[in-house]
Amino acid sequence: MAFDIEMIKSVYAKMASRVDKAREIVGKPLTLSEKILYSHLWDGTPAKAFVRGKDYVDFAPDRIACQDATAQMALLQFMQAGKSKVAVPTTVHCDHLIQAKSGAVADLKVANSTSAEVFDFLESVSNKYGIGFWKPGAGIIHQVVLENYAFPGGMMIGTDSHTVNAGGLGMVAIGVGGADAVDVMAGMAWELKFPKLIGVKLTGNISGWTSAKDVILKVAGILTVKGGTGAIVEYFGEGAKNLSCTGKGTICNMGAEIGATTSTFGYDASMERYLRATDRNDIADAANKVKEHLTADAEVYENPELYFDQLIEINLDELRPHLNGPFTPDLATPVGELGPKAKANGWPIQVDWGLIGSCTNSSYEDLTRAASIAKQAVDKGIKPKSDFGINPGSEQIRYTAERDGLLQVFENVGATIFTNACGPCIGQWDRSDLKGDEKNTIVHSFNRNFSKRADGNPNTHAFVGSPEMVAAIAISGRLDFDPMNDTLINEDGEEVRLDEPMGIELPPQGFAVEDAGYLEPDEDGSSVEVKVSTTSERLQLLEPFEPIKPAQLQGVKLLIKAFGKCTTDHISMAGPWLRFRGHLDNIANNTLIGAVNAFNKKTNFVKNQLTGEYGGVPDTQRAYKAAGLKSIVIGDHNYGEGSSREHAAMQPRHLGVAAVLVKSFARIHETNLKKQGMLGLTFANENDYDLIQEDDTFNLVDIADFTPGKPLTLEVVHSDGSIDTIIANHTYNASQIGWFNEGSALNVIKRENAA
Ligand code: MIC
Ligand code: SF4
Repeated sequence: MAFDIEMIKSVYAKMASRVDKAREIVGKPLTLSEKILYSHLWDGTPAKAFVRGKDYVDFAPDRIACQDATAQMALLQFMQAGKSKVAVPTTVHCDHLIQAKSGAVADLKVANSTSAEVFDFLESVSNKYGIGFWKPGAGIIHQVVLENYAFPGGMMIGTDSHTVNAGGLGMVAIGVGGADAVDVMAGMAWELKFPKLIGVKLTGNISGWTSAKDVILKVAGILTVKGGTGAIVEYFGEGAKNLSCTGKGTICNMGAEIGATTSTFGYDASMERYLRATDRNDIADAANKVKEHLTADAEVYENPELYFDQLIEINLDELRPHLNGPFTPDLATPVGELGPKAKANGWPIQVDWGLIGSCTNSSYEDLTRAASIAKQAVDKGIKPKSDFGINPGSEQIRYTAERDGLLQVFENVGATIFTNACGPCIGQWDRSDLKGDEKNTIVHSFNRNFSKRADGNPNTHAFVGSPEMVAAIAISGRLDFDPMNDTLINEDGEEVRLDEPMGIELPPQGFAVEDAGYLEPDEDGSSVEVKVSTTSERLQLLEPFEPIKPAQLQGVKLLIKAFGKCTTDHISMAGPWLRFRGHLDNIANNTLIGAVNAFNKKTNFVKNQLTGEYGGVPDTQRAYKAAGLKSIVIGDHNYGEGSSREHAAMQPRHLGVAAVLVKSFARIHETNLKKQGMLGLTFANENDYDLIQEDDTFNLVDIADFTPGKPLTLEVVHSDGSIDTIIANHTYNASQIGWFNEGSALNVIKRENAA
């Protein structure tokens, strides 16, 4: 039986009338995305048509999911909001804080002891506020959500950018910062700019070596890491119907890598099969009754160019498997064409590791497809040339895969089965085969491959592919291996070929699990005590941020002018720093240490304008703070791409950065800056980026007149006394300016709740 079935039924009960009303108001047939958005308005029945990409709209999401690394900050903030229970069904999943080293049993034991304080905090705070708690080892948040909570036509938010995975089950599921989640937990509306809509029509059928992963690898190549910004990507067409539900999840999941607000698919037979296989006949039956509202109106898919802002068509019959990378998930190359590219760029051809897992590709089907390749290595006498690591997506998948002999297949090729957790995908990987920062190549089925992400080594070249392609490449040990055309030499010196992968969509004997790892919260948690030790180095209660006053915005120092890609991994690195996610002052010591200084191309080496000396970014910033000075960060395009982690905004805020001025922002990060009462600004003229010098001081001359829709003027005072006056755009609406004026969105909630 499904969790929260009454809530789901009530969403469905209101759906028909709201969708009909929306169709009437919009005046034309509706996409699925619009149906879900318009049926989740905070004000209930739709009363006006919204302008895509322009209007801010208040929504009422059905549920919230948080993972351990972001939940700490989200719940520390929620504790300040003055509520006794969360207002909508919420869950916390412990998956990011578990290191992959020797294998699941030992690694989980270590995590349970080294992170006991954090897990205990999350468990008790969940219990207190009515939040469902998934213990370490239960699985990766997005697989667990897909298996248990996602439902067609629903809307959810989650404090992780890959919350979008639930689009595979026909949801509008959106990644947000913790402060956004706090709004909804506290019973308030959740605000989002009404997204634009990108349609992706899938014709033909996936077959052979091509998989669902290749659809999104291809889309990433087309749209690039910022092409989906501000948009929902809606997939449809015959090719979509023929994909499994978890395959759809993979495509939606990695939609985070093109900056899309989310991605989704209309309800179909694959979703019904998945719901029934995961013990949710009740949802499938309820969804079947409102089927027509859980997909777009027929006219939309017949003439998509009339209804979407942008349309992409992919013929799956012609789609080839891809490997994307290194260092960015949108550098797409068809398998078989990597040899010359690697040679020209100096990417090591030899592959050291093949890693299968991550929230995007750790389903039962993924494991069966990869296992069908691994099995051939043994059957055909080929000794794999690379090491293998596997992270199953959930305990239910792991248990079932063990029962069905899949894990044994991987063990037979020497694979290490890591915990059902993020592991190497988030730098939680104790990689013993490297001595230092050697140049090397790995392939994985994850979705992110930014510099240093998996193992902290800037010289690890990571390529993203489907689990079965990762298995094939790992067996061959070569980045330029093309299993469709190349042969391998086995241990008897014979030439052998790998046959096409064979997947099993859902376990024929059904899913099974002994202990899924779920803890239901107490009905009344009022007596539960949440303990945070004042001497803890991992958890720290929050102090409200002071508003930044106009006078403080004169004489603002340049902290760093970031060069090129500056993702949240560059702003607040994960891996070893994940341990401080609940302690703002400690984690602030990693602020922007991965960003490249435009003036010397070094990381964590910036000029302190007070002393003229060079030092680390956090130290330099602490020096400005001690001197009572505010600072500004300058950045390039798509600043803050990647994660939802609000630490990337809270840390600079805590250290005294007042403004971030960039060519463009990634959506979640821009909102996170606003929520924390900072200024997130964009250059009106991109070329003004080039005017910024190392010794610059900034005056935000008209900040006292901070108004929606009105650009701000900045004086950039150079060291020779000359001044450039530049214009900065912003997207703050009136209530967001209120957050800035009061110091943070949380300060506003606290004041309102106290009143
Ligand atoms: C990621 O994949 O980068 C993460 C780690 O899951 C993040 C969340 C975090 O930083 O905790 C995300 O994608 O939002
Ligand atoms: Fe975890 Fe990686 Fe998925 Fe992020 S992308 S939730 S780190 S598995």
